[in-house]
Amino acid sequence: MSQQQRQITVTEHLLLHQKQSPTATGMFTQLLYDLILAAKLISRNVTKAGLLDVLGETGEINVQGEDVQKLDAYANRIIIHRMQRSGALCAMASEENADIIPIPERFTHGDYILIFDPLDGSSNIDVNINVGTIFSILRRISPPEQDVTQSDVLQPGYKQMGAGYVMYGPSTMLVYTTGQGVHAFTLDPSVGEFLLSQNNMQIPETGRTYSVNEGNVTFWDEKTAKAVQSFKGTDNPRGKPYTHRYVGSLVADFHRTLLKGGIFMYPMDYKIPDHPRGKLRLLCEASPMAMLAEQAGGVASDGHRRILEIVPDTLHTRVPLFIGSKNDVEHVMEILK
Ligand code: AHM
Ligand code: MG
Repeated sequence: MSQQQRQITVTEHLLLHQKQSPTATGMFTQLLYDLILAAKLISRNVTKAGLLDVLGETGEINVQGEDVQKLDAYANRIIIHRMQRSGALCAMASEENADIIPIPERFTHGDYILIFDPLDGSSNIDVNINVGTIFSILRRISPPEQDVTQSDVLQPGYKQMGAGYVMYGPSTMLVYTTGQGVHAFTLDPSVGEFLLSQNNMQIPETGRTYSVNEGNVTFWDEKTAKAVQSFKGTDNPRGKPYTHRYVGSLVADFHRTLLKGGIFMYPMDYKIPDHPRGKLRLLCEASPMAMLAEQAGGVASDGHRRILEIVPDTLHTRVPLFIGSKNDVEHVMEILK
């Protein structure tokens, strides 16, 4: 990429894409702009986490039954506070909140719904490993004069208007799609702007890395164990053993997969006997990553179905996830058949 291309800010990039879409009103661009501002505020605190009194748990339990980390709660508050005021939204849904988050009457309402995981990978916060904010944007289906209902939010992923994540790592990166390719930006802290670092990203067709929490092997069924095992031998798309990498932060594991190829898996398991289930949330984790993967030429599946076609039953529906290089994901689907 030329030096000139590198100096494109995310705002310029969004405006360029907005011009290419004849139906664009600017509202969507405004929404992303506000979200980026929220992400910058979160980034500022994540990078100072060790210095501020923001590490550790709040003592509360979230809707998933997990301990709420202080930074999770902070990121959730920042996003809700900022995005209520964007004028583009009619509702939000967060991994941390049990129900739909309405936009108070006093703010301007728009047609869009923002679904987000404010700080994914929170178990990694205390040990200074990458975490991230994941987002998905839908357009309401009910008439604007009515209250937003669950069915406005429970839409399959192929209806997303946009999706992406911000990763707080050695550098803060934004990766997003609005259905016109996947683009990555790096936050230059000296000027406070996200600058284009990769345009139109493509996942290699076959990778060399598999990523999964193998500590769960005793909770997997036989086919899942066989699929994971295949990446250690030669009976796989590469024809030789893959390297294993697992951070335990979806954003970091997905980001590596997007750049280098390979497969990330969070399969169904039997940790709760007689209740097999995946861990990752369809609406705020699997669907946005699936849109990015497909836009980059990759595949995202629950092992049998395209993630983007699954209709969620509830706001917090969980699914198994196999995502990454086309050949690697299809190889697993073949074994799970
Ligand atoms: P979280 O939203 O509570 O942080 O949980 C989601 C995270 C993902 O980032 C990651 O892929 C997965 O949980 C790791 O789970 P595990 O620790 O079971 O391997
Ligand atoms: Mg999460």
